[in-house]
Amino acid sequence: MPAPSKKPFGQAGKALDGVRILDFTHVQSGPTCTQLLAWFGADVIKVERPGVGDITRGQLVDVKGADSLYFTMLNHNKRSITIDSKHPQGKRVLNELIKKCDVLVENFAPGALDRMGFTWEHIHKLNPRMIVASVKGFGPGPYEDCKVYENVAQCTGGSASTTGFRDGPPLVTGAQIGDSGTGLHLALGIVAALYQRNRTGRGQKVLCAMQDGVLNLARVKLRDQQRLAHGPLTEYSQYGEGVPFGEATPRAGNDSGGGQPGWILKCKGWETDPNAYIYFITQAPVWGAICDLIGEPSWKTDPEYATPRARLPKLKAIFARIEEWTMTMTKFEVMEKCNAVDIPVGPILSMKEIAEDESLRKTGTVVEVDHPVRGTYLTVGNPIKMSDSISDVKRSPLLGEHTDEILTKVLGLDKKTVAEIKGSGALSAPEKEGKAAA
Ligand code: CAO
Repeated sequence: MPAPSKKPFGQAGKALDGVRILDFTHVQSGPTCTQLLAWFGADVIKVERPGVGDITRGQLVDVKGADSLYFTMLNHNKRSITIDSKHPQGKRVLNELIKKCDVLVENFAPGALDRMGFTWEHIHKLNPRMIVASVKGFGPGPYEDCKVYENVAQCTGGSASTTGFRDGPPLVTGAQIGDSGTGLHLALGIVAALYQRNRTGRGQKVLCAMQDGVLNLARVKLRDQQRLAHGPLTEYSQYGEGVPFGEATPRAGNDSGGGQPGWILKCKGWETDPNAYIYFITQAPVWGAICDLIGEPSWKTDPEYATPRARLPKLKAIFARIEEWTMTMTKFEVMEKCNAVDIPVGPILSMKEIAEDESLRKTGTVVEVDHPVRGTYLTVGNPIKMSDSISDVKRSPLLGEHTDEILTKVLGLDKKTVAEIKGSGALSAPEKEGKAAA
């Protein structure tokens, strides 16, 4: 074992210092993964198609001529090199990069990496220590060749069928559990593979299918599916309302996921503010405190209300009574009063409120970043806080910003070779027809 560092915490480098990632990712799922690894200190070299780059650079553009927030917010702390991976000289550069990197991360459509000529066998031969990590829509099976985006994964991973209200259609959620969720899973797989490599000396393939990632996050709903065989799901409000259960886990509206009944209640101002609501949990141990707060002290001992079991069939009416109370205050006032007596509640925070939240800024969860083209913008920093591997958020790279630096410093190529590769057109966008002819 190495001797413990003598440097103070936070000054002994970062967790993944010395790890180099060949980042072949695009859009959201893969970039989420490599951004996390970059925050932990890995040197992430993002390979982008010359002239175009990651397609998100030009998607949902808000500032003309600048990389979109979609791109900047998913590609911090990375370096960018442009390479045409189908050009012979481009392949030559990529082969050299494979030899110099520890991990290749990609989320191309199924088969795309193989079509470029970068099969697992080829990569493993060039660098037996290389870990090849992929996001795909589906694992092996009938859908393995399909292209997949966020909402497809939410629908096929069991989230949509269990989200929304019973009398409405399935709903997708705003949290990007298919893309960012799978990127998170992949990052864990990569770190585990790096750890195993210390022991085995060899790399391995890491695959995260978006359907699997979403299902993993929706696993409590598969739990409920199996519980259905043994009777109704008593914590679902449909039980209290006397609505029979069908064959599959139903949509549960805003019911609390666990055994602690909860619901979203109106607060002062709800008529005009779409977010003047609070999530209220009637946790059993604080039932007495809830009764006192809302002005129903007799419910503490009344057998019709005193036990969780007795309350189950009346939850709708109970929450309606609590709502009469929450509607007299703002969501923050309700939170203050409830927290004082340990009642778990959550104000519905708008993105505006989150963007302006001082405490999230202080912890580095919401960060202001400067960008040479777009100016300052807000982003979400590393949500994983470590005492000896402290993240700083550096702006995303411009397209091909580090091409020369990577060719010379990472690959050690001399000026003549760099000029030869550049002259071949492998690193630049093909000239437009009219321009080329002129
Ligand atoms: N040089 C040359 N060609 C390049 C290149 C480069 N640097 N980078 C990419 N390409 C090529 C690919 O080789 C591919 O060519 P072929 O079709 O000839 O093999 C082509 O660009 C398109 O790649 P793609 O199929 O991955 O991209 P797409 O826009 O058609 O599909 C997506 C996008 C996300 C649906 C698909 O990549 C996918 O299903 N990925 C896996 C699942 C995933 O991550 N989805 C979440 C995305 S985030 O919402």
